[in-house]
Amino acid sequence: MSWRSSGNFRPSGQSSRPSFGGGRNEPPLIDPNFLKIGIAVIVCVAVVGLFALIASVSGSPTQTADRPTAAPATVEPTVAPAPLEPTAEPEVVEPTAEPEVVEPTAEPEVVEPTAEPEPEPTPTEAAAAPAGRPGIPSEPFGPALATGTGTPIQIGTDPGAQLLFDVDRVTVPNGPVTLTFTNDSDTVQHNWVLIEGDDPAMLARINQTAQDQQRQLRNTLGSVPPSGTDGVLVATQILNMGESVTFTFDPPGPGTYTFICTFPEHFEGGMVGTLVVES
Ligand SMILES: [Cu+2]
Repeated sequence: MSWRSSGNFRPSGQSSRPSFGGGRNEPPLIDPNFLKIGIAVIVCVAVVGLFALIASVSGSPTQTADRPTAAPATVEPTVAPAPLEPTAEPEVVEPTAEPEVVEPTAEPEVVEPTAEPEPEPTPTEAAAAPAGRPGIPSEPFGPALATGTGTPIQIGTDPGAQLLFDVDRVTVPNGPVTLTFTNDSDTVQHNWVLIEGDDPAMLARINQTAQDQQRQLRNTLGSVPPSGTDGVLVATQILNMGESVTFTFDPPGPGTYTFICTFPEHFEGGMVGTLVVES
């Protein structure tokens, strides 16, 4: 009869089953060629994208490399001026050393010894023990210092900055002498040191001893020959401008004596005088 009875075909009910292959005579739902083309397109797009990515990555460093080359050139000049300024500043720091030279700090200390001698008018006690800091006397001292009163004499200094006593030579009778020594200068400090004889070598040695003392004490008020210095008969403390000190001493006997100022560089500057004790 018809092809339906041949048995080569399944009933129509079975053809409703889902099947991608379809029947032998049915066309596939998706064309295999279409799938191949789609996959090829995707692969191509991926490959192109990959190349594009590689190109962008390899290209950016090249541009970056060019930029940094120019960048340092701009940075260097900017940094260069900066180090120059700090280099100049340290040189200006040198003035810091000047404040150290400002020794006026020692001057205020001079005021203290000035006040001490006033409440202690007794020359005897002052002679026994030079008060104040060690090595810095506040009263006359020395083996020739004596009590009581003797022949009164007065010795002053140049009223200005000249390194001179106001007398070069003083003559006294044999016996105790009461000396009033005044620093008449309005600018420099002075003292008065009586030395046995007039040997230039001894004068220089005693003056040097005072300078050594001053350096050791780091104080110009210590610029006096230490107590017990050979050849020194009597010495006063360093007097400030306008200060005066009165004391009595007893020279060993008739002869020639020399008095000097032992403040730094004053003896060398000519601050020397002669005391003659008559027989
Ligand atoms: Cu002097």
